[in-house]
Amino acid sequence: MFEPEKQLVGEWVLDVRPEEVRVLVSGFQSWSEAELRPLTDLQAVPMMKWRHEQGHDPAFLPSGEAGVWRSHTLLALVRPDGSGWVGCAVDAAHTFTHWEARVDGQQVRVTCTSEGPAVEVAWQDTADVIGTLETLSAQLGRNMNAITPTPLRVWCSWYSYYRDVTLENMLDNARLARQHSLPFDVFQLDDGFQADLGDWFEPSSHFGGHASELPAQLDALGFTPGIWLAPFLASPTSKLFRDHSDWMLRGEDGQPLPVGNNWGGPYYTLDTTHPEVLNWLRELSATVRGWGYTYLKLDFLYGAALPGVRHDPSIGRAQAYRNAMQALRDGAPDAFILACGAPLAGSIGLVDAMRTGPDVAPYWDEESRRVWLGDATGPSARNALHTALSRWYQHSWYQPDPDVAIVRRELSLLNHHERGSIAGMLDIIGGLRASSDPISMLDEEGLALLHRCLQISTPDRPTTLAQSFGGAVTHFSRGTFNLTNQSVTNLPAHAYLEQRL
Ligand code: 9PG
Repeated sequence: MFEPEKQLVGEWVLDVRPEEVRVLVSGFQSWSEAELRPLTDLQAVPMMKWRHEQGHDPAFLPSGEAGVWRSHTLLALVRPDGSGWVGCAVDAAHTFTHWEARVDGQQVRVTCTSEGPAVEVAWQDTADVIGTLETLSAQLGRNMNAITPTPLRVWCSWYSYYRDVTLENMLDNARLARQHSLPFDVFQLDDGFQADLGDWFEPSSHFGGHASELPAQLDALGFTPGIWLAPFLASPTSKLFRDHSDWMLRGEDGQPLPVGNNWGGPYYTLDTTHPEVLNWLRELSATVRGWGYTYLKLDFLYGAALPGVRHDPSIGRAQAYRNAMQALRDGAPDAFILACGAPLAGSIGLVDAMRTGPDVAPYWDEESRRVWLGDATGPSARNALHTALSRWYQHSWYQPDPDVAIVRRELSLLNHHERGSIAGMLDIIGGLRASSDPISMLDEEGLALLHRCLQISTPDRPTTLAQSFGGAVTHFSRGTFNLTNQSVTNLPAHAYLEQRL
């Protein structure tokens, strides 16, 4: 693999017994894990190499070792009394900051390295890790002119229609939402409307129309039209790839670099240091904005930040990503941008909202993939809760999107406690609210839970990082989650209790 250049920013040796310490880490992008774990535990890394690109930063992967924990942008170490250490980048626009905490005999060694122009980092010894982490992350948000608008309530087509979505599905749900007075602000069309990955302007054969026909009809029903794009990706079968194979990020062999596997095969990503690519991106967001979409869910954004051989090698990966996001923003200056599958801190100031965890799914866990293959970046309610809750402090970077509520009982394996935990997470995170349930599937109980999930709240704060029910932040001032598979005190497995424990 092409190895980017890195510099040492700082190194600290902490006089603390490693067995006493818990570590809070955050992965590179939306779907990478964030965890709160004993430092002596093992940080899992996916066994499948192709998942390194799709779920992590291949140039700074989770360690795969016991007692070695890697984190992007920030890192916290916590003692049993809540004191400890916090490290955090002060700027992430041009530089990636990498942290590693390592058990070193009876001490702990912390190393900070960076990729990109030299930046400072904050490193603090503190009596209150929660407070210091919130202060430093808010400082990073301010330094990068974070955009933190009031939360939106979004209906999105993905989690029930998936790629089979049709124009009629969208309109049926929008009409029903009106009839039931469901307080959605946005109706967002997801993946499935387009002819191919990269060929956004031609419809898929099953969609039953063209995406440009939808906005006027959604407007008439009183909803803001939203659309999904994976603006940097191109499938090998697309017209985009055929016409512009020279626009793709390359490997050292000079060939377009496959950057993941979804949609039934490999795909490529645009090299955003190419001026023609930036023009294409500007035109892409301007075109969908011209169709009437003012809410853009921009997905698989990690592609522009992957290591590889670029047209302009003087532009680093953080900057290449940033320039690409700026081009999309310039094409639709007044649009609300939700980033997904995106480098987190590197997006601050350019996006309105950010997915802060893996996809929610209509089941709790996919244990074989998570435990045996070391990959917790895949869709599941458990993975989404773990990661989004362990990134609670990111509300000062953008409007956090912990992904959709699932309240339906058909087409879902989630039980009552699990549905309640997702609802609890939405309340605690206090960010974007979304649902994908076909509204015709909801009975009175489902509609009541959906109404609750759409109630805007302010972000809550953890009460402790020294204790948790599962390897994530679970104890908040408004309630407690049990993410383990056993009941604890008066909390059943996978449940949320709206009270402090
Ligand atoms: C559309 C979906 C939805 C969803 C997004 C994203 O790593 N993966 O293989 C992976 C594939 C799909 C995925 C996330 C991860 O889902 O998060 O909301 O828009 O794309 O295809």
